[in-house]
Amino acid sequence: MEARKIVDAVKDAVEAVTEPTVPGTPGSGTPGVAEPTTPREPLPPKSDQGTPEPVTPTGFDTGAPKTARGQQGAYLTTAQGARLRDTDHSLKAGPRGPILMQDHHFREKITHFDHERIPERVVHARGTGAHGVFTAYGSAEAITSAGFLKKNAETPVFVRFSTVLGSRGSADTVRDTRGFATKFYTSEGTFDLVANNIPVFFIQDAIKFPDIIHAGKPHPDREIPQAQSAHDTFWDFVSLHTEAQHHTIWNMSDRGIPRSYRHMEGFGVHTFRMVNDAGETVLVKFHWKPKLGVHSLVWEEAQLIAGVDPDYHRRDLYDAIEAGAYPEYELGVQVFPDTPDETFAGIDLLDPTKIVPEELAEVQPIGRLVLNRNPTNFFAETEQVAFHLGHLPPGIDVTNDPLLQGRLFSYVDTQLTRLGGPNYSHIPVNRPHAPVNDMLRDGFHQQAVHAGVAPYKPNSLDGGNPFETTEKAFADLPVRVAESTKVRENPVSFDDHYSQVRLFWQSMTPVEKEHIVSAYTFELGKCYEQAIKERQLLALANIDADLCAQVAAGLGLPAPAATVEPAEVAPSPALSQLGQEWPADGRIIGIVVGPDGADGAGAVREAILAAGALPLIIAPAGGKAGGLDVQRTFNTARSVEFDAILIADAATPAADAIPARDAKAGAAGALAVDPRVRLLVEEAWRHAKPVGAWGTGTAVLEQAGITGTPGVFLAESGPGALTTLQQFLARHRVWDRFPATLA
Ligand code: HDE
Repeated sequence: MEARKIVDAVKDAVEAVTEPTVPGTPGSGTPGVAEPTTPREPLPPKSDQGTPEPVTPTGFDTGAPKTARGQQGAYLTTAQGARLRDTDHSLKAGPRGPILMQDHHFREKITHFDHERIPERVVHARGTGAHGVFTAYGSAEAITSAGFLKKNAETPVFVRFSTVLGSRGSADTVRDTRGFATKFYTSEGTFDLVANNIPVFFIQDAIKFPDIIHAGKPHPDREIPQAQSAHDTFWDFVSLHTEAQHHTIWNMSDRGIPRSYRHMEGFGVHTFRMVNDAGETVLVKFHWKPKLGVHSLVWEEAQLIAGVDPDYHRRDLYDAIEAGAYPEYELGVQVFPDTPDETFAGIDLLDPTKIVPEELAEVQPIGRLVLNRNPTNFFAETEQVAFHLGHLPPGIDVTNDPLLQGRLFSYVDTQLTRLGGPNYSHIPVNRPHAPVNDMLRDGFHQQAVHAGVAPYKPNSLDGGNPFETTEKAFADLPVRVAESTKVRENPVSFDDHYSQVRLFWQSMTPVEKEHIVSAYTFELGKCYEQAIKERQLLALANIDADLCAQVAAGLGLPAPAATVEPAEVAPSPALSQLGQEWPADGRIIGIVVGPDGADGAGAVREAILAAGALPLIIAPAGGKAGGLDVQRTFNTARSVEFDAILIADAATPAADAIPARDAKAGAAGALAVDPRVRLLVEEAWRHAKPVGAWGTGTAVLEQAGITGTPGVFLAESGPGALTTLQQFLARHRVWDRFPATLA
C-alpha cells in the first residue's frame, strides 16, 4: 500500500512538469536561429569562426567541390532512397510505449551508427591529410624511367601527416616522430613514399618493430601515458637496445616538436634503387625540403598547445590551405653508385640507423609538391587512405635494407584488419589513376563488376587477356643476392650505434644543444626506475661526455664513464635548423587592439597580408573593433597560436573588469593592462617570439618588464613595427633570448 502511494506521487509530479511536446511548434528551435522549414544553403561561418582570409592568389583550379559542406540534396531518405517524414521520433506503441521492432528506419540508423568506427592505425593513428600536385623538374630523367619524374609531368598526390605513438584523438604537439606519407597517383601506377620527419629509425630489422612500439605505447596495465615517450618502458627499451639511440636523439632535439607540418622535412629513411631506360641503376635516399624552412616549437609551448589546442597541426594545415597559403616541399635525392658492397663513404646504405651527411652527398632537387586542397571528408579520405611501400611504379625499386623488407609485408597486412578486407584499393582515395586490369576477384567490399569468365592465365576463353608486356612494365631487377647460408644476423657494420649520434650532437648549435639536454632531463626525470636512468646515462656517455654530464646534473645522478671510444666525427651543418633565413609566408601575427581598434592597426594588417603572412586581430570582445573584424578575443587568444605579437593598444579594460587577483597590475598611475594581454606577451617572450608595440601598446611591454631585451621593439607607427618584425621572423625565433628562458 505504501509502495503504491509513492509510485502515484512520482507519477503525479512527473505529469505536472511535463508539457506535451508538439513537433514543429513555432519557436521550439534554437533561439535566434530557427530551423529552416524549406531546403536552403547552410549558413556561412561567422567572421570570427572562419579560417584566415586568402593571402596569396590560389593559382590553381584545385577541383575541390565549392559547396562540399552541405548534405547531398534537399530531402532526407533511407539508405535505399525512400523519402522520410520524421527522423526524430522512433515508432512506438503509443507516446509512452516501447519501440516497435518493425521500425526499419530506427534500426537502419542505429545499426549503421553502431558500426561507424573502424580500428585506428596500430601506429600513426593520429594524422591529417591534404591533396596536392607534384611537378617534376626532369632532373631525375637520367637515373629513372619513372614517367612522373619526366620534365614538367604533373601528378596528383594525397599526403597524410601523422604522429606515431598517440591514439586517434591525441594531441598534435607531443614529442614524437612525424609521418609524412605521400601517394603519387602516377599514370604508370601508384607510388607511395611512406616517409618520416626523422631520417633514421629505432631499429635495423623489422622483426623488432612490435618491441619498440610496445615499449613506446602506454603501459599495458594503466594505459598511460598517452602519446608520450617520457616513461619507463620507452627508456627501458632504448637504453638496452642501443641501435635506437640515433633516432632517440632526433626525438629529443627540436625535430621532435615541429612548428607545423608546413615546417618539416621528410625522409624516405631507407635506400631505394632507381633504374633508367637503359637499365642502369643507382641507389638513392629521398628527402622532402619545406619551402618555409624547418622550424620547431619550444617545449613549454608544445605542452601548452596540447591542452589549449590539441588540433594545432591539423588546424594549421587546413587553415593554410583554405587561406591559399599552400604548403610547398621540394623532393630531392641523394644519389650513390650501385656498388656491390652498397656503401658510400664508408656508410652502410642498408643500415636504416645511419644517414649520409648532405655535405658528402648533396640533395639534388627533382620536383616540387604543392598541397592545395583539403579533403572533403576526413573519414573517407584521411582515415581510409592506405599506404604501402610496395606501391612502386616502373623505375623505382627496393633494396635489401632489412627494415624496408619487413615493411613490404606489414603495410598490406595491416589494411586487412583496418579496412576490413583485401579490396581497400577500391576506396576512392586509394584508387589508382592508372588503368587497372588485374585478376584479383571477389572478397569483402568488392566494388568492381568484373566482366569475362577467365580471371586466370593462361586462358583462351577471354581471348588470352590480359597480356603481360615489357613495355613500360615494372621489372624485377636482376640484383645479385649473395650466396649465403640462412642466418638470423645483421652485417657487422650495423654494430656501430654511437658515432652518428655523436655526429648529430656535435652538429647542433649551443641553443639546440641546450634544448636536447632539457628534453633528455625532462623525459628521464619522468621515469621511476633508477636503473633505467643510469643505463640511459651510460648510453649518453658513449655519445658525448659533455651531453652526459649535463643530463646527469639535471637528474642529480653521477655521470658514468664511456665504455666505447668516442669516434672522430666531422659535424654536418645541414643538420642544424638555425643559421638561415626563410620566407614568412603563412606565419601568424597577432595584433592586439582596444575596443575601438587602434591607430595604424588596419594598415599593418594590410601590410602583413601583402607580405604573405596571416594577421589576426585580437580585441577585448568579438564582432568589430573600430571597423576591423575581430578574429580572436582576449578570452579565446593564447600566445601559442602566434609567431609574433604586435600591441597596438594597451587595451585598457574598465577597472572592474580586472580580476581581483590581478589588481596589482601595473604601477600606480600607469595604464591598467588587461592581465590576459600581459600573459599573451609574457608567454610570447618566454618562447622567444618577437614582440613589438606602438602607441599606448608600449605600456604593456614596460609592465611585463621586457623592454630592451632582444626581439622586443617599440615602433613609431604600425608600418614601422612590421619592417622590424620581418627581420626577426626570417630567423623564426629570437634565438638570443635562449637559454635565459629555459623553455
Ligand atoms: Fe610504418 N607502419 N612501419 N614506418 N609508417 C604503418 O601501416 C611498420 C617505419 C610510416 O599515414 C602501418 O597503414 C613496420 C619507418 C608512416 O597511413 C604499419 C616498420 C617509416 C605511416 C607500419 C615500420 C615508417 C606508417 C600502420 C618497421 C619511415 C603512416 C598503419 C619495419 C620511413 C601511414 C598502416 C599513414 C604506418 C609498419 C617503420 C613510416 C603497421 C613493420 C622506418 C608515415 O603497417
